[in-house]
Amino acid sequence: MTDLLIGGRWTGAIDERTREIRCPADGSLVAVVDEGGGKDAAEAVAAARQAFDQGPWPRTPAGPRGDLLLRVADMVARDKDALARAESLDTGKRLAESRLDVDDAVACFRYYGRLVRTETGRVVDTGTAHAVSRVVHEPVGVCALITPWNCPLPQTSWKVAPALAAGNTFVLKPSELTPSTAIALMRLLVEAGLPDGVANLVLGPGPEAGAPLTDNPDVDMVSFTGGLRTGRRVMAAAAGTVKRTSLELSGKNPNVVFADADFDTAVDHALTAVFRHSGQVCSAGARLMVEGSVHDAFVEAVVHRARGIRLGGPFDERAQTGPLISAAHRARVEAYVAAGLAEGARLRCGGTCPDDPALADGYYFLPTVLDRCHSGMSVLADESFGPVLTVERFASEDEAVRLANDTVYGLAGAVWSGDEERARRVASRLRLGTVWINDYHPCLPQAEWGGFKQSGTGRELGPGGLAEYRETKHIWRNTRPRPRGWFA
Ligand code: TXE
Repeated sequence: MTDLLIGGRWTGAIDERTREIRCPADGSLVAVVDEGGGKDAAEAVAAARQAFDQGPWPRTPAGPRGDLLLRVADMVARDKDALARAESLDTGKRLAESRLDVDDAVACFRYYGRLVRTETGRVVDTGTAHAVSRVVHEPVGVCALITPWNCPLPQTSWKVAPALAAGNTFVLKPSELTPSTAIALMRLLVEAGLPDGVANLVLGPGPEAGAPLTDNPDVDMVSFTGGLRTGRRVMAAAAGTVKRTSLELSGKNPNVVFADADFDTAVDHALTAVFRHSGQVCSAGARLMVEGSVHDAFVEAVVHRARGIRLGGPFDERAQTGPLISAAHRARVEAYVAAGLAEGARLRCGGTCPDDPALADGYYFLPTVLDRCHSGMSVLADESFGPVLTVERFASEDEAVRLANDTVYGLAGAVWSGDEERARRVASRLRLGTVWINDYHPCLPQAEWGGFKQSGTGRELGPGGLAEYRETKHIWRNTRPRPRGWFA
């Protein structure tokens, strides 16, 4: 088998191990792929190092680099159906959502393909006629790109596109659960004409194939998206050689609803915010906060509609959301709900697996609402990353802000209010990387994405996303060199 890409060569894993990829919707076999480990990771880093130090890519001007990205964007668009299908089979995600994810990847490659051509260095005033000073951008070097399983193709594109735009070489280590679109994307990069060794792909479990990338001295940067605990480990490992790190570690995102919000629209979005992809979205609005005077009616409306959500596999057109990624993850979500109930939360709906025999082979979990949640409970401190909505009540604007900020996370969230001034005021006080006002979830390639506090370091998307993968160098040129004579 030949699923790893190392130095321009498709190859199997050194230890010849393989892994079965199964669809979380029904357990059916999707693919058998190579499963690498530390030795494969080391070879991939060596190939990326050589391509960076000696190959043409880092020295290729921005124009042709941008052209290659635009070609990749066209190819991803061309292969949309196949990529969306592969993404859905690996993740269990509805095909319609996977198609949107492919569009997201296309937009990302287009955005960086165009941006890199227009981003130039700058000339700095030296204050003397005898020197010229320029500030230029250069690639960081060899990047380790480690991605998770919830939105594999966009998450990979958000790293690969700016890393390449900046002129880096990289080793990609996708989640061991969802490698298919990463393999497909690497094939497109080769087809687009990327020089050998610039893009390398290692498959395998995090501790075996991912960890060796994070402390390898030949890796200059680690860009990681995943859980907070793993993120801390990655940061600690990278500290040994002071690597640049860019981390996106998800959140426990507040969705704050004031009494003067458009009730029906806010209810509708509260559902999409958390139950889309069964809550397996880093920005999921899993923490609903409602102003006291409308709290009961609002929660009642959310619960009523949550009970009616239809579960199903990726190709079931009637399904509104799908399964969780694995049995282990479902067990984590079950334990999270049990902990909340033990601490005094009230179960309003869901809380268990569906009893529909047609869903018995998948890792489904019913849309769940827990109300009467308050500070100090583990369900408010932790992320479930499942279809679980916690509900809190607040009495004033100040209290809403205080509660919403009372978390180690700071990725995203929303404010719902008919009072524009108040919505803006609250948005500016929330310690979050993204705040939506009277909306939830939109994301643009041209606007930065990333977390405050322990939701991460660094930014993805936007010009800031490109900056993550670049060094900035100051070049001073003396145009009239003369002896200084200090030590004459
Ligand atoms: O993620 P991990 P897991 C959150 C979510 C979820 C929890 C755990 O709360 O319940 O994380 O999920 C690789 N060195 N998110 O365990 O471990 C791993 O192989 C280097 C949020 O699945 O973070 C995979 O490629 N790499 C999130 C990637 O890290 C390591 C998306 C993510 O896996 C490694 C997913 C190590 N020591 C989960 N250990 C988001 N922000 O969108 C694992 N990996």
